[in-house]
Amino acid sequence: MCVSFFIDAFNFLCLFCTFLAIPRPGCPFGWDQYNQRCFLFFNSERDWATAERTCNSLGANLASFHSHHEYIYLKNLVNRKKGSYVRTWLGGTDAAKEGVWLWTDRSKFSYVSWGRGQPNNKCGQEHCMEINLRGSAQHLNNENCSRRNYFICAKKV
Ligand SMILES: [Ca+2]
Ligand SMILES: [Ca+2]
Repeated sequence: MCVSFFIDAFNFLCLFCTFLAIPRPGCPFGWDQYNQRCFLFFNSERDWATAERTCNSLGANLASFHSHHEYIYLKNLVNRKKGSYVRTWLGGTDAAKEGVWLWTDRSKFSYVSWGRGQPNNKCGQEHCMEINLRGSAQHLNNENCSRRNYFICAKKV
């Protein structure tokens, strides 16, 4: 009885939400929703670790992807927000163990499509994942983490 009361009350309040055009729970203002996650393109350049910390301060991590569609979504998000395919950090890293890639959001590293010749770990110092090394071309790259890139944060809805 109590449960049904609360469900009725919730539905009643949501009816008001609809009438008053109050947004229902979703992504914070300025974030874009895709596949039950919220994404924010950060329009300033940071080294990879500072980028991750910046995302953390927003309750998020650097963005991960788990399918080709999600990878393309992230590339297009950069283009939509910036007007071009600028180099952008994501949350992939093999800093803990060379060649073993992990996402900072702890999700499973289930899909990846590196650019030709990547990940090349140039000079033994490339442990962070960036997109758009070659603009609109699909060339996922590992890069030196100290480089300053734009970045995308993501969190669950
Ligand atoms: Ca590496
Ligand atoms: Ca590389």
